[in-house]
Amino acid sequence: INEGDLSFNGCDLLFSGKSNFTVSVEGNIGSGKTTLLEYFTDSASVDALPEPIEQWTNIQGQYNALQLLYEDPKRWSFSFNMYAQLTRVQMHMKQHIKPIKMLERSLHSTRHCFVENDYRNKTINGMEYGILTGWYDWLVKSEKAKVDLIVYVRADPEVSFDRIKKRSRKEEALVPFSLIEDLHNLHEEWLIEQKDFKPPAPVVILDANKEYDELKELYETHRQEILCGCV
Ligand code: DGT
Repeated sequence: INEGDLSFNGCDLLFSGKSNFTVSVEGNIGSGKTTLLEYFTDSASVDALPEPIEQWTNIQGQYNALQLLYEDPKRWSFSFNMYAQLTRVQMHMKQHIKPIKMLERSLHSTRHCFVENDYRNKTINGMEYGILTGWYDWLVKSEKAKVDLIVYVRADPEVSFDRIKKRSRKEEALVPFSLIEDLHNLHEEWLIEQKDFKPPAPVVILDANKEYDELKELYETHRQEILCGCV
């Protein structure tokens, strides 16, 4: 053990010699996924892959897909989800450079939360839904979206909405509370109720309504579960 490396603990030890464990961090917009990823970025065993927001806001140096999405959801949801799927598969397929790869969201949440929501709210039509789910089904069948553990960062919609307002990402100025409520319900259907779709891996649930200092304690308490999948 490298004594200088404070992040090296029993859990990391379990991983010496093992490789290719993929954790997907899921949760509503503004729930605190990035905070969790940043917390574990320092761990000797973890390669944290945040969402490629820069890619989404700068396509070919001239298109801000996230901005367009919220300005005119009916026009741009299909395009955005197609692009999100591409960037997510790229994250899934990225070679492991450390034993644990921690992804911010997955191909699965694009499908079960965003695409599902867009279809229910009619911001994509039946044909677009068919194309997106067709791609999803094929990618999953072709083993392009492997996940070993899901960490559900679970916050009340009011808390997520409040955090979105506070961080004030300019593209999200138009996000309505109803979207956050709908996405919350879809995460609950998918990861807690497990009604129509079974999650692709075991789920660890974290109560993310807490303030940052308390959250850090929570991450530490659950370190073993989050990094080793010892649920
Ligand atoms: P955090 O750290 O929990 O606050 O997470 P965020 O809000 O940084 O990250 P996320 O994934 O919840 O969303 C970033 C933005 O991108 C947000 O405005 C929603 C949008 N978004 C992310 N993934 C998808 C997707 O697959 N489809 C659609 N339509 N929008 C997405």
